[in-house]
Amino acid sequence: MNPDLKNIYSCFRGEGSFLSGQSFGPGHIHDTYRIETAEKHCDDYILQRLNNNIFKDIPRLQQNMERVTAHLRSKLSAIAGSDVKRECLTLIEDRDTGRSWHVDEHGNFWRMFIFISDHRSYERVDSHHKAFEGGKAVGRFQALLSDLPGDPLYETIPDFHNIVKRLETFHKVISSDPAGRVSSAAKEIAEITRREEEMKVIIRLGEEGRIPLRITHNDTKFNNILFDTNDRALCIIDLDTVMPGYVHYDFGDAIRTASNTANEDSPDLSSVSMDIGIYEAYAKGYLSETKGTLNDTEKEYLAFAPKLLTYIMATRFLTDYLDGDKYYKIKYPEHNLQRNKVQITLLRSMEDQYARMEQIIKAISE
Ligand code: ADP
Ligand code: GN1
Ligand code: MG
Repeated sequence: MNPDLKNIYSCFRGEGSFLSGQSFGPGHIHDTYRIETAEKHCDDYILQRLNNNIFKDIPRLQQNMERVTAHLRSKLSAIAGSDVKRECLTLIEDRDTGRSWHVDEHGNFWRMFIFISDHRSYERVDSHHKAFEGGKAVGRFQALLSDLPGDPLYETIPDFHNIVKRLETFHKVISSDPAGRVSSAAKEIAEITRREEEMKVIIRLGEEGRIPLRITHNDTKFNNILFDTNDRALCIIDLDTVMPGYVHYDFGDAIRTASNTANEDSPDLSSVSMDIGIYEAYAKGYLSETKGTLNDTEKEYLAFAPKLLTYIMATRFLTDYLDGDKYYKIKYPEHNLQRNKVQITLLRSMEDQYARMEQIIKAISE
């Protein structure tokens, strides 16, 4: 059933009267709508029905979001020339409770943001300039949040990028085979299992205390960076997974999405590869903001990070396929399997170019 967007909108303290509400954007997790208001001088809004199957405690998730946006806002306000309303998400409060979320009569959780107007968002990156800008924006985001006061952020999805835990889940699903798909995916399963040991290195470095937990975004897919009409990075969105993490997660996921020459679910595997020029430009942007703060081990393993994140996503897509598509929104029955195949093809391309990837990081971080 389509939600009554006009009614939900009226439950928030938005300015302007409801004109229309449409599904919006390419997100895989929430149901996102753009609300247009009738008055020219009023903002439009993004209204989201939150996925509380994936995010188990929405009030705590929203408290993270409030802390993160308030901190970003205060840091940005102190920077001359910044346009805080466009460079940081603005949550709108529930009219009655003053909270940053609303619960409707069916028990659905909703939240609302000011719509960042005149933005651009990219699934694929076609210029070194955009890649550099994206890298810089993510580096800056980490730097701005490095002095967030108070307790550590709540872990909105525990062990989100913990590949040891992801592999445990993967093997459990293979054993129980709930959708009867295991036998037909033998080749894809083997691509995951043969790389298991190699992929545990970041978790091990963390356990050994060689890389620190920092505040990271953890979902730096390139379309979560909004650009302005001059293609300058404007705002990092999708803050649900901002929590303690290793910098490799943010660097790796951005490269996984930005440097892929095809879409994440491309039907044509021959078009999938890693564009090393995009990788280099992104790394230059990222390190221009973070070079002074990362330790030597963090820098040494940056080149490995895109392989890890591509592998994590390959594992998660395949797990969801074998589990009967319970997590990701899909458009056709083999969608998650195709997403897995794209990630494995991309991973192979990274493996082929790995020596060069390492050289590039070394040269930039010196
Ligand atoms: P998901 O977790 O489902 O990916 P996102 O929070 O990333 O959800 O939002 C989905 C899409 O909505 C984004 O990819 C972007 O296109 C758009 N979007 C989200 N927030 C805003 C905003 N404040 N202004 C403009 N567009 C937005
Ligand atoms: C999801 O929310 P969205 O669509 O930006 C997922 C990411 C994956 C991505 C793959 C909370 O990101 O971890 O990398 O899909 N987010 C969550 O496209 O699971
Ligand atoms: Mg998103």
